[in-house]
Amino acid sequence: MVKSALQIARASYQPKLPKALKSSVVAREGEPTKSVGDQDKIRELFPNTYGLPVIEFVPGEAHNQEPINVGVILSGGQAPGGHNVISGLFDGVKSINPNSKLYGFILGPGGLVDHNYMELTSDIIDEYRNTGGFDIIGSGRTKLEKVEQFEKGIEILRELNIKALVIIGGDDSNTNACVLAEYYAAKKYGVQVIGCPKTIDGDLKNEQIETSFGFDTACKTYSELIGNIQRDCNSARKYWHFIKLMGRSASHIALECALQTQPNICLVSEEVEHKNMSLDDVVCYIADIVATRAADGNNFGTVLIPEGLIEFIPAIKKLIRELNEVLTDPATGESREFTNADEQIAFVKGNISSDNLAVLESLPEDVARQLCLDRDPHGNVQVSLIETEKLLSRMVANRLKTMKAEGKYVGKFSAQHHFFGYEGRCAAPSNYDADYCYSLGYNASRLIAEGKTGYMSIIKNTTAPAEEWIAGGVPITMMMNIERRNGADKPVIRKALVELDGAPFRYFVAHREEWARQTSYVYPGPIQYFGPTEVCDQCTKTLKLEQS
Ligand code: FBP
Repeated sequence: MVKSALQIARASYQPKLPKALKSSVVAREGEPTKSVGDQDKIRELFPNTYGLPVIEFVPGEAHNQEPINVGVILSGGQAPGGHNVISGLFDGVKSINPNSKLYGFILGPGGLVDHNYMELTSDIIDEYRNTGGFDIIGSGRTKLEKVEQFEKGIEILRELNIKALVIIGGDDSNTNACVLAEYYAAKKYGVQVIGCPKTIDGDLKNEQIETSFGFDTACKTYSELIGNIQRDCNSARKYWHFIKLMGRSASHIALECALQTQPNICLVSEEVEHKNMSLDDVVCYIADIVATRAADGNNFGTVLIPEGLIEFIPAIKKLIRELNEVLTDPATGESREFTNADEQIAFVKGNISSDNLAVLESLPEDVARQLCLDRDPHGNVQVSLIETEKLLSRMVANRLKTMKAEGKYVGKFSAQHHFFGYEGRCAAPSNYDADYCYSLGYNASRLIAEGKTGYMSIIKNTTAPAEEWIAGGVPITMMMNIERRNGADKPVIRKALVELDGAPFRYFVAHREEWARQTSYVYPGPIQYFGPTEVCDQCTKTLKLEQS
């Protein structure tokens, strides 16, 4: 296989580990924990994994040094650093005992159910150290949530003598990891389940988890591209660039990119919801800024749009909630089957309330169709398929025509559209993600050695140098509450949305008027892997502001 010069040089990068993980460790246990909400219900659903203590690893004589076979699964969307979680886990289990083995299940959770696996040997692992992507074993979005799947899983785990399974995924996948941990514990199957916090979306974070891996690299990649566009924009001075950024639900990616690049406009879905804005309100907000800049002679600019925006517009959110209910078959809890799209849309229109029907019919046809049709396996609307950037620029152009007729706008409006998502999900991990991920994987091996199950691997204090990072584990039940999903109440990990009273958003609000009126662009340039630490080893601005 031909490799790029960077790939060759990067292969020999030795990710940094927290000091605590460099020697033999023991678990220091804190107080029993509670779930973030619905405590009685969660305790009842997870009798074996509820209330466990938070763990911190400290130097000490390790308990288990026996060889152990471990399985690993990559679940959901790709995020930079997944290969380093696996290489950290591999090095960790081998350091416990060189006869330990690591098996990878192919193409996500489906690999466990279908008994599709491979042993990950050092030759294979070495090919993937510090690289982006999930291609070492592939990923998938199969939901692990049914007893039959758990039972199929235990067959292969027994056959391979696997005693612990590490599931690398986002909030939904870690929720399912917890359900699996509980099931195997209740059945006394002797298989531990450990989760690792992955998602570029940055919405799997809380008091215990500082950030999900991949967020850092993905945001830096998008910010490089936005910076390049802004330089072009400020050179040609003739286009407004509408840039949609991935992040299915929360706006963390858009906000972080705004902090890095200082665009003229950045929409934050959580604020749109909080202010009860309609689609028209959002359009007027953008059009007013376009007009103000035009009055200063600046017929150009940049608008960052979070992928999930549509879902946060209150009227549309209400509509989606009802769509999710009517599209679920109450008898099975599964999505209803239709022979074609037209049949599905007709069923929707005949079964939703008149309020929601009015909202649906007020939307451009392509958006309305998308909302009624595809769901991902977790029942989420596939917002990445809705072209919000084009929808908004079309509506802004119309609004500007009206404003022109009213004498409120003098200028030219010409738009370009971009959607950045897949461009960043498999980027070579930044030093931050390379180190963080390797530490998460290595740390998972220590949770396994301590016999823990139903825990997520956590690394904290990551704004400090890696030496000072704190390693440990958090019971997954601690992050759970009950939410309505697919027409049913389910225990799930609470998603972290952008907090409007949090430091990153407050910083943005304090600067956005200046960034809108003036041209204050910042050009971050590409991720640097070698060079001065202030260039190479910085975490996200979001994390810095949150921790400061
Ligand atoms: P995860 O939550 O699984 O990490 O995936 C995140 C994400 O990248 C979202 O930002 C995006 O909406 C979605 O995946 C796209 O999914 P797909 O890869 O299936 O197109």
